[in-house]
Amino acid sequence: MRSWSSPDVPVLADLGLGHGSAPSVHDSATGALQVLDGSGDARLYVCGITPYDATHLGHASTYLAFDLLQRVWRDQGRDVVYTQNVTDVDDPLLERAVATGVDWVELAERETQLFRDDMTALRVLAPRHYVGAVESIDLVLGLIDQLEAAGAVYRVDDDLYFDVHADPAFGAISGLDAEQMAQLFGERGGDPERAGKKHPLDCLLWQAERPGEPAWPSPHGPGRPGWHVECAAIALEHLGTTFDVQGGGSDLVFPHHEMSASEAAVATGEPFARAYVHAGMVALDGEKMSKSKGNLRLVSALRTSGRDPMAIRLALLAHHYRSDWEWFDEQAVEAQARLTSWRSAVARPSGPPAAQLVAAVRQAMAHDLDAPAALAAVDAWAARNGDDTESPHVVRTVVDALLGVSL
Ligand code: 5CA
Ligand code: ZN
Repeated sequence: MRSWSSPDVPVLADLGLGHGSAPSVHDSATGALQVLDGSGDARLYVCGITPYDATHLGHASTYLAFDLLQRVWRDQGRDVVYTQNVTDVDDPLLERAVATGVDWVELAERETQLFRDDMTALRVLAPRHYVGAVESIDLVLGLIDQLEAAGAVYRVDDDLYFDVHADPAFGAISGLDAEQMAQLFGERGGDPERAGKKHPLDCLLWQAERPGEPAWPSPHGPGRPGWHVECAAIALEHLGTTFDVQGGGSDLVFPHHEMSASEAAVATGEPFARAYVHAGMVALDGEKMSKSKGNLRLVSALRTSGRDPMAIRLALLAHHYRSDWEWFDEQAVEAQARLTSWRSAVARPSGPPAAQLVAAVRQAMAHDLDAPAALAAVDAWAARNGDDTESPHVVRTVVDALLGVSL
């Protein structure tokens, strides 16, 4: 499907600033920092929205984390092939469509467009491949064929299941014990109680048509794809095997990323990704912000209330991507004050030399995307005076290139 348009990313090397170093990020599978070295195009997959309600600050915060990663890669001189899906057919979307009397296709299109508009306003870099589940049915069926050939598929009634024991490494990404897995699987869309399954954690690959729900023809009978196989199929098609980073919010570690990675590994015989990177959860009123609970601050609502999108972006950047944190409306006010102070600092005819700041921002961002440390470095520069006539322009460019904030 159509992506959105990316903002231009200035190249710091063009200002004679050379290149930054390779990013290190926290890999959930190993629990350690991993250097994302390599040459050529970096390959990134980030799980996209299920478009049944508008983008909230939790979504925005997660997508912003992976925008930062791309900016570090680009500063290193690498191109990034970025793929993101849209779960444009799934239970929560269909349920919301029925509850509100809206056609499910229209609901998905409307909310996906709002997401594109929000991402554009926040200057979040766009995926090169923006791919819906509905347009990927053939890819999913192809991956199911590969899994069948590997002996990892079985039938319960008319539904197809993935046998998690076909992957000897199953569980390696989340590192959870059996009890924790069973609980999360039940809470996050799985069906551990379903009779006839070989193992409670086995997940749906193909769900047979249910009355009143959309379905597509297949050799297994009419139905629709399971959730995890959707992302596995889209990522493998557009990035290949063993791409650099599989990303998303921490609520996707299990079962979603565990299952997708297992399915892909069993089908291809290769690791799915090199690193599994997860953003923390944003809360509101003491609870994880979520469409299903309705405790939301929408990006679009903040925008229409007159908030400068760059202040929203700065408010999100004030938190390290891996931390869980709670939104309070005052954070937008603080971010606006920071934005105003930065804007007046770069509008000065001269400022303190920028070299130290450039190094500090680069170092902070390359070290597990430490945006709060980068913000502190810019604050410190803005608070001082100096007679370097180049530095305001350099700082404006660095803030744009690495933090995505247009001053
Ligand atoms: N379509 C699937 C992924 S394939 C999905 O999880 N969609 S979603 O709309 O529910 O979430 C989209 C992204 O936002 C996911 O990466 C999810 O982890 C992240 N997310 C959801 N709620 C929050 C939150 N409160 N804080 C931070 N990130 C969140
Ligand atoms: Zn996904």
